[in-house]
Amino acid sequence: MANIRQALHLYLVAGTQDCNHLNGTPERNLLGVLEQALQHGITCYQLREKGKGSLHDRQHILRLAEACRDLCRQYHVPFFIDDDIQMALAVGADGVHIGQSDMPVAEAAELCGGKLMIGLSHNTLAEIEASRHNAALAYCAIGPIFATQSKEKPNPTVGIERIREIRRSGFERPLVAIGGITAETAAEIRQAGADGIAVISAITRAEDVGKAVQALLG
Ligand code: TZP
Ligand code: MG
Repeated sequence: MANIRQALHLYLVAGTQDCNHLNGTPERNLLGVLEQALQHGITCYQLREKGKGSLHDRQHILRLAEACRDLCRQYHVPFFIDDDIQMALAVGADGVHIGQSDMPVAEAAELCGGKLMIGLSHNTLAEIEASRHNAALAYCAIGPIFATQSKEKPNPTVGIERIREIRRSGFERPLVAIGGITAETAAEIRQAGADGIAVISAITRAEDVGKAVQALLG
């Protein structure tokens, strides 16, 4: 993968809780979805084991993270872990994704010691403004663009217009949009100025993961 901007083109975010409609064990379900998604061309993956129905045993999640890392490496796709810097370092992930309320970016950067890329979630223009010159960030995520079922207590939706607003403000950093995005809205979101889209349910809950990935690739 040449650079992070290209890697944001189609970013799958998923944990076992997002695949609980399938019939196997939680890890087989997730790894099966991830492998199909990689085969069909996702460009980045984040393990986000969080919320109702997620795994809680750290060793179990660590083994799962190692399996995700191996699959992503096989397909030369960057592998991020949500929130957990220690785990990301332990498994040799490519990066970590954090939220506004997790910890200051400077503190995360210190813990990462230059070994992990850092992605940060944003909801408001003020938050984007604060990240504009932060060289510690590999990318910024903006959302939720639309209503989402995949996150507990989501922030207010911001709509596609927020992406245009961000680009009009002169913000040129790598930007990925997230929240309720489907194949129907993917093109407009990229046209609005996002480098790419991050999705959970549009891939994990698809009847045919391969076809869903193809449609989302645009
Ligand atoms: N952050 C903002 S919205 C969201 C996260 C993790 C969930 C996106 O899931 P979906 O199913 O693509 O709406
Ligand atoms: Mg977080």
